[in-house]
Amino acid sequence: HRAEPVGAPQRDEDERWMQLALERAMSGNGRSNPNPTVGCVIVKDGRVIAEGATEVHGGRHAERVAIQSVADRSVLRGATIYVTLEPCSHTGRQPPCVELVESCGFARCVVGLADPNPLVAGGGLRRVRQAGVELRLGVLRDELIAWHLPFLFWQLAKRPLMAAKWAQTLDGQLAYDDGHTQWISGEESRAYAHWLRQKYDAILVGAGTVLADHPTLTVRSCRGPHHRQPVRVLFDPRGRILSCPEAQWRVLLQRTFSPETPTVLLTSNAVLENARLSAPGMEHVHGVPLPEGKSPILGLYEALSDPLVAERVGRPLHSVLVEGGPRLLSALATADLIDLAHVFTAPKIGGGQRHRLGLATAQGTAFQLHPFAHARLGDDLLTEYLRPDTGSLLE
Ligand code: AOF
Ligand code: ZN
Repeated sequence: HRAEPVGAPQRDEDERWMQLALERAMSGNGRSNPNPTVGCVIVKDGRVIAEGATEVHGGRHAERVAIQSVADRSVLRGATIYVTLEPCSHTGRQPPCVELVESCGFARCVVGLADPNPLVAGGGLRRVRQAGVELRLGVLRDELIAWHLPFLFWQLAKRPLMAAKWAQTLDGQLAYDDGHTQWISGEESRAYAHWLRQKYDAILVGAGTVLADHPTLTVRSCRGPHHRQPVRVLFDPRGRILSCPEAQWRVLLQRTFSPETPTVLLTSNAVLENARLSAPGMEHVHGVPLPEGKSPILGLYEALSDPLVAERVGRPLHSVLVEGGPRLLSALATADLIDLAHVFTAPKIGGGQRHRLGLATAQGTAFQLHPFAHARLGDDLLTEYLRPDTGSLLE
C-alpha cells in the first residue's frame, strides 16, 4: 500500500500537455458556442510547436488552427497531437479534421474525450487508428467532461443544461436579511463568475432578482479573456416586472440588453398581451409566452428549447446559468432540475433567517448532488456539483 501524495495528483507527461490543451480551450471560452471550444497542442521533442482553439461558430476547428499555424508542415512528422475532443470525421461547416490529422504524419494522437455527436461518434478515432497513428483516449477525462459539459449534455440529453450558480455565507444565506447580496463573495469569486457567464448560452434570473438587484447580467471584469455576452432570460411567470409603472420596467429591462445580446422575457400570454413591449427602445426585448396548462418551471424548458426563440435571439440556448434568486433556485431544486451547480461559499456568518434555499417537498426528501471539483478563490471556496444522473449520462 503506497501512500498517495497530499494535494494535486502526480501527472504523467500526456496529462501535462493535455492540461495545456485545456487551458488553450479555456482561453477561447464561449467563443465558438454552440460548437464546443476545443483546445489542441502539438508537441515534438518535449516542446510545443503549435497550438490552437476552436474559432467562432462556423470557423476553423482547434486542430486546423494549430496545424495551419506552422509554416513548414514537415516539422509535424513524428510529433504528438493533443486534442481535448475527438477530431471530427464529418463535413459540417468545416471539412473533417481527421483528414488533416492523417496527412501530417503524427506519431501519436492523444484525445481527451470521444465526441458524442452522432455525425462523429468514434468515426474520428477509428480513422486515426487506421492511419497507423498511435492513439490514447481518456486523458484528463474528468476535467474535460467538466469543461465540455454544455456541449456533451446537449448531445446526450437533448435538452438545455440547467446550471445553477450562487454565492452563500457559511450558514447558507444567499443574501443578508436586509436583502443586500452584492458583497457575499469576494473579488476573485466575482471575477470567476463573470468569466463563467460566457461559457453558457444564456443567463437566467427570476423576477425577484430583477426587482431587487437591477442586474445587467453582463460579462465584465473577467478573469481571462472576454469573448461574448450570453443572452439574458428573465423568468417572470406572474408578470411582476411588467406590473411596475412603465417608466420603471423600461429602465429595468433596458439595463439587461444591448443590440448584440437581446433579452428574453418569459411570462404569461395574458401579461404580454397587455404590455407595450413593442414600443420604441424595446426592440431587443423578446416577450415569449410560457406554455399554458403546465407548471411554469416545466414550461421554462419548453420555451428555452423552442426553435422560434433561437431564431429571435440569433442563437440556440443549449445551456443556461441560473443566477437566482433563492426562490427560483429552490423551485428548480424542488422540481429536480438542477443539472450542475457552481457554489461559492464565503467565510462569513450571515446570522439571519431569510434568503435561503428551501424545498417544497416532503420532509426528509433531500435534493442530492455530487461534488466533482473544488477550488479556493481568495477567501472563498468554490465547489462544483453534478446531479448524480448527469454523471451517469456521461459514462
Ligand atoms: C473538432 N474540433 O475544434 C470542434 C469540433 O459545423 P462544424 O463543421 O463546425 O462541426 C461542428 C461539430 O464538430 C460539433 O458539433 C462537434 O461535434 C465537432 N466539434 N470537432 O474536431 C473542434 N469544435
Ligand atoms: Zn473538426
